[in-house]
Formats: sequence, structure tokens, C-alpha cells
Amino acid sequence: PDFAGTWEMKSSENFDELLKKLGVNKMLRLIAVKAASKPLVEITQDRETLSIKTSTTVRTTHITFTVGQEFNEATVDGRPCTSSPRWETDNKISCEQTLPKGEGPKTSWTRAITNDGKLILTMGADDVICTRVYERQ
Ligand code: R12
Repeated sequence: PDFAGTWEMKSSENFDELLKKLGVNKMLRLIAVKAASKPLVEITQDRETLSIKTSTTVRTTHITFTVGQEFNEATVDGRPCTSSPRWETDNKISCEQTLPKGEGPKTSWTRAITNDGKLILTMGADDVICTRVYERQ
């Protein structure tokens, strides 16, 4: 599928709950939730290699990975982790994250392109799943 594009977020569920599960304190959550309500996501893609830049006023992340190959990134609360992206379906990448010391909730994300061309991002921490829907700008 084609993940490439400049994406803006249309809806988000459970982002605050996710941060709560990760142990982020109230003050940081207030700041993060506000900033993460207007993200800009820019994706470039070369076959199975994706480069994803996610910009907010308080944090910008940039990851490049190839599906099927481990890479280093950070959890949404900023802890360094090792990530293993794989195809869950033809249109969906599923990625488990491993923290070096294995402390804290089990985290993961998925990114999928729907038939109507939307980008669905999920981020998980144990049983809490945050779902964010993006559309091309
Ligand atoms: C913390 C510090 C910061 C944040 C947190 C803890 C903020 C994180 C933000 C994440 C945005 C994620 C997006 C994801 C997506 C925009 C703003 C949580 C700055 O200790 O939709 O892809 C310092």
C-alpha cells in the first residue's frame, strides 16, 4: 500500500488514557494531549522502507524503518526501545516494542491504510489502545 503523503489527524481516541497507562504525570499529559491534537505527519516510502516524521509543538519524531527489520525508536512517552515492524495484513504494519530493561507496560503500534485512503494509527500499552485516524492533506 501507499503510505506516502502529508497527513492531518481527523480523530483520536484514548490518547490521554494511553499516557496515563504509561505513567505520564497529569501536567505533562495536559501539555502532550493539547500538542498531539494538531500533529502533522509526513511519510515518504520506498517499497518496504518508510520514513515517518511526526511534528507537534512540543515534540517532533522522525523514524525510518524497513518492514521486517528491527530498528530503534522511542515509545510515545519518550523511552528508547527496539521495534519490530512486520506486515499483519497486506495493508497493515504491526510493530511490537521492547524496552531495554523490559520495565513498564508492553507497548506497540500499528499503521494501516484503509480502502478509502485513510491512515489508521493505533498505539497500545498493555490493554489500552489509542486509535488515531489521519487523512491526506
Ligand atoms: C514526556 C514528554 C513529552 C511528551 C510525553 C511525555 C509528549 C508527547 C507527544 C506525543 C505525540 C504523539 C503523536 C503521535 C502520532 C502526535 C506530544 C507524552 C514531550 O515526558 O499521532 O503519531 C517530555
